[in-house]
Amino acid sequence: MALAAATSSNIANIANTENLDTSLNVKRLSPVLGAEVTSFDVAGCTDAQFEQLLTAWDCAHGLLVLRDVHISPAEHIAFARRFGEPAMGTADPHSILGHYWHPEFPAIYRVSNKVINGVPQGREDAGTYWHTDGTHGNTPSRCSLLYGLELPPCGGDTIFASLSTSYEALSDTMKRLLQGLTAVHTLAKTLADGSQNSYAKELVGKADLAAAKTATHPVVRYHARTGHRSLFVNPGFTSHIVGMHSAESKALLEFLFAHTTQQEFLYRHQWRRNDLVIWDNTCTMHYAVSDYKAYGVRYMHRVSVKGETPVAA
Ligand SMILES: O=C(O)CCC(=O)C(=O)O
Repeated sequence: MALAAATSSNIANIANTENLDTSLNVKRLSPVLGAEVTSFDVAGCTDAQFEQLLTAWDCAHGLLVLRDVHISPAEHIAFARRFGEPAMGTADPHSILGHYWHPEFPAIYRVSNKVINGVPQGREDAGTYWHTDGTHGNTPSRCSLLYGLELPPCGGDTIFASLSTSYEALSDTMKRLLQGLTAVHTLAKTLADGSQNSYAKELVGKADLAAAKTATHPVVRYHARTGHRSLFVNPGFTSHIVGMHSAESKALLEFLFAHTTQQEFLYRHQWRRNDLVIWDNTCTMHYAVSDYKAYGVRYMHRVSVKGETPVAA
């Protein structure tokens, strides 16, 4: 199937209309999404500095990498609270296996292959498929803040896709077709696709499903701050388009999944220790690469922030 062209002019249209001029130390990581911020005082930033960070985040299409961050779990949660209320426990559709919450700080979900005395210290293989956090819930997460505490010497990257850039690259005819469509999101989709990544041990198990929810969301949504439109379907959770025959829905979703995962819309993050990566779940999706386990330990803390009901564009 022919893909809508991710032409450099489409991408440049977005990249050039915005700039990252602030008093922060910000550098784009790729033309399509992502910016690096150095020397940012996460625990002590002022409201004005935080506003500048939000602006940089919007300009970087929803992905910031704060380097060399030294924060305690309490400071991590306090910083996440500046973006909104942390999603916790069963209220967080993206953190459903309770034993991976931090024992003292339940707003922190642990993502790790680390095992101490036979006890896993986090969810291994979390997110080793394309997804946007919690879209199988009615109010998917606004954003997630993932902090890299221990990293293998190589591997364990996270790949991010800009869903606003890939939306803009569609033809006007396709944009009109998508307008007004809704799609169903469910964890059962992830289970059905469990074999899509043979390197990951267990993507979704029975316990996940028992706690899981199903939600219906617009296929194209507005971003409350930027007013940009973005696609809001992902291979991990989106099972079908409402009101279409299954063959039509399958063909359209397969097209959208192939379109959104073209190299031109991606940024691959190679983690450094003490990176705090903040992604906007309203306009990005991501994929954790499960290639590092023979090389070492990867231990991360994640705080997810509650979102709102997606607004159709
Ligand atoms: O471990 C990662 O790189 C990402 C994990 C993930 O997909 C998530 O926390 O949603």
